[in-house]
Amino acid sequence: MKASSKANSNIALIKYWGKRDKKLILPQNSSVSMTLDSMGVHTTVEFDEKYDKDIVIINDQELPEGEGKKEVTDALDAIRERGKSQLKAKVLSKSNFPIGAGLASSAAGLAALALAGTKALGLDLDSRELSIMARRCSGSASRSVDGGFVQWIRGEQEDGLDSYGKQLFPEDHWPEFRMVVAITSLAEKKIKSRAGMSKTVDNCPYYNCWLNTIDEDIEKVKDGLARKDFTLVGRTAEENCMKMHALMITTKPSIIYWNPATMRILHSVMEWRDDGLESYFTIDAGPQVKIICLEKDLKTIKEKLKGIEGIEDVVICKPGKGAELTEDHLF
Ligand code: 2P0
Repeated sequence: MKASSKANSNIALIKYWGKRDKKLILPQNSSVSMTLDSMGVHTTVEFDEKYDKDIVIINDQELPEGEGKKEVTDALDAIRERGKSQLKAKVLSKSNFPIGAGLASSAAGLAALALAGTKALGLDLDSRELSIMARRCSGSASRSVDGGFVQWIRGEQEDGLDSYGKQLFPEDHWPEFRMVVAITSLAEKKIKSRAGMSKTVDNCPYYNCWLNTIDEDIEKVKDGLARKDFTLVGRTAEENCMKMHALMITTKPSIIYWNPATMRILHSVMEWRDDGLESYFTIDAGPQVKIICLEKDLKTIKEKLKGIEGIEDVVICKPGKGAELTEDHLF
């Protein structure tokens, strides 16, 4: 009853920010993302009678009882419900990037958990079923089941069976496409995405404006990806990111994930774009900036980032592959 898997993070070009059903994790809007090749999580899950409670160890630290562990045990409950099991589990996970800092660690971690967990209970889910399972663990995880560029379809049904991640284009569709992740703080964020998006849905006066413009953004980005129109994809992603942060900032009380280095990078990207170096940015629920660019401009952008104060690390990501099982068990 043990299985292991590897899954990569994904970064949304069109963001998910708000649920219409918190238990099933059904989104208010569809979203589109790129699965990354170089930020991944490796997880082993074992269900066994020898465990009298769930044990969760992430990057060599056992999680204490509390909010962080509850997100994982809630995910295990969803997996147990699907596999008709009452058994408790041991989960051991290792990530090759910082967790809880706005780098989509829950997407990678919970997609890996959904795959290893269902396999450990003897289930063989297809990609759509697995994405639905991953979605119940964490919304953005539904987009990490597949590689390349993925759309999480909002769906309409109350049971969530039509809300899942679907690959738009495989990882080799646009080999020159890059995301340069500029890490400005490794600290765990104070307001987790789950709490932040709930506050926004309840307390942001502009939330309906966001919903009214999403379908147009999705269509633009899909069209841009299909035609490899970098300007259309980059511009649409940046505008969509700014709309999401405008929602956060105008939530009462205000949610601001940016720090001074985040702002410095945004200004720099806009300035060098005016000078002809075409790149765009996107930012999630954290202070890191992901610069969207093409391979030909990587060297110049990396050089320019060296001159910006407050950047702790830079990671270059290409479109990566989806979640997969491995025989490499961590315990
Ligand atoms: C996204 N984020 O589309 C958006 C943009 C953060 C900002 O999905 O409550 O960890 O587990 O469904 O998936 C982060 O939210 O939240 C997220 P839950 P999740 O990538």
